[in-house]
Amino acid sequence: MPESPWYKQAIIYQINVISYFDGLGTGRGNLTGLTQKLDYLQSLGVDCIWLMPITKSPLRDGGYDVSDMFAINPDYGDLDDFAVLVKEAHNRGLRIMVEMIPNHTSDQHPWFQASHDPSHPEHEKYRDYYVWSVTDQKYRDARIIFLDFEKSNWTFDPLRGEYFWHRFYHHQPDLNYDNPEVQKAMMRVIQFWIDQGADAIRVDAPPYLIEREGTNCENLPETHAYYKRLRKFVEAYAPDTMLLAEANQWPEDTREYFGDGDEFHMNFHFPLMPRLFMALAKADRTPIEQILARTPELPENCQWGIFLRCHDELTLEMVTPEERQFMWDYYAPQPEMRINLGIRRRLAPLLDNDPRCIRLLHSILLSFIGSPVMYYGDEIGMGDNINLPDRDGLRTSMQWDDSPNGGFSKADASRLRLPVIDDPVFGYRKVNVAAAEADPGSLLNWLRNMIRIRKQHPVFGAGRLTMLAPANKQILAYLRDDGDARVLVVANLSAETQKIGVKELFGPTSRWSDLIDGTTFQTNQDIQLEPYGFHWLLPD
Ligand code: OTU
Repeated sequence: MPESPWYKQAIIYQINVISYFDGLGTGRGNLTGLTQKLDYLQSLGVDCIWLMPITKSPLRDGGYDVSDMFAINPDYGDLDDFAVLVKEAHNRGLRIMVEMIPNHTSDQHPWFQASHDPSHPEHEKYRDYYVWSVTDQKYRDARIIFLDFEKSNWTFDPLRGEYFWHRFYHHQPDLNYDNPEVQKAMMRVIQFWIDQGADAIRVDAPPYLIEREGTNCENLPETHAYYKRLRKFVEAYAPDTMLLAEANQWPEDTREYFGDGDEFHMNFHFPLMPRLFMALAKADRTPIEQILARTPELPENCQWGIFLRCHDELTLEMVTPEERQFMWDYYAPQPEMRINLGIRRRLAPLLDNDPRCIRLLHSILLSFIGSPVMYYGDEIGMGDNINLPDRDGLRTSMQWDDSPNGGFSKADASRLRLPVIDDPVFGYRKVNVAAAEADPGSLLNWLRNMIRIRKQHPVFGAGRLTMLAPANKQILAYLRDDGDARVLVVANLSAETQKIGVKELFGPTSRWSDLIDGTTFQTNQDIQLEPYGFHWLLPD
């Protein structure tokens, strides 16, 4: 086995900086605070820290509405603080991933200010930086993504007297990639963040750069051509930098984002995610099997990013209408739990806080194809607050201990941006890092161990995955194999004990031992699977 690139063996941990740790007593999380928590992250065993947008922003979309791509939101600190974070992370062998949001800016961005205002001194220079039109009837085949909030992808701008195009909120005008100046400007953004020390870039909402009449304006060839140029630049400038696309698309369309290994290094596997939850809800592996059958091989050096939850809604865009309804009925019975085409809940509450299900899904996350991406707080089983607007309910402060504000901030509670979770089940008095660290049986300590085991076996990161087909559909079974090592994963998706013979799964092979607890199984012996239980089996 040739040594695989770092991101194939990486575990990525996603952080909302504003909610992670306030090291300054301001009531908002900041880079200084995050730097103080690097030891914690190192002890968890993750390799790469993904920071949600830290650039200047009016924060009407969690920072995905950027008003200055070259400056850090003053609440979070400044570029010097970022340099300290990078240095301290690198000292601990941790990498830093930042965001690039190529599709749009905030309407507060100076480019838009100049573009929409004919009396602005720089209007001429910036007039074509955004997608303007005298009618709102163009590109009618493009869907509306934030459909709980927006009626149209066009909004009228009274100053300019024209409509501007936006795939997301109306305060997030889309940049015009038919303008070569925009293309160049965004290259400079990526260069800038590489210069600041970023090891990886998550590229937000990549499918929507270019619009063409008569298409759905997603995944267009011109859009891919731009990403290939971007990659070429990165390859020449800082070849170790990993580019992760967030293309929320069907596997066939997603495949294009990898190109011939000359576009993105990684892309999230969006369609897999809801199917993990579906398979669990139905106690039937079929949804996972079906999506895997549709999942194409990737070029060498490319990798899927897989995840259970993230900062957005659990999106149900990549399922059929019937599957969506099933998921809503099962996982989001109350209307407040739904948003757009998804579910705005965190992992633990979604799974009724059942530790068996939480561990089962994590065991799949850590052993399935691709590199796992974990969402901050899920490692301690944090809850959500569906009374908060938009997706804020699942972006609340990290719960560090049982002191006021969950140890997140020393500021007065009234200065916090979002209230800390304080309910009897998920509240910070009960669910917090300090308590989890002290409890040998906690989810956190269990995960640390699972991550450690995964990292001892590179086959999980770089090996092939073959689905096995035991007659019992309640059992999910797959083989990871890299030519050197083989690991057989078996998982029980149901609430009943199941039995399965190794022979049925894999034919006559001597003896298997469980990587997790050391139990051994003879070929002729049945493997007992507890409700929601699983084994990672290594042939002896
Ligand atoms: C991304 O979202 C971000 O993750 C969101 O937090 C932002 O609000 C949004 O972009 C705008 O910047 O476009 O291709 O379907 O997957 O909103 C994926 C839910 C995106 C997300 C979708 C996503």
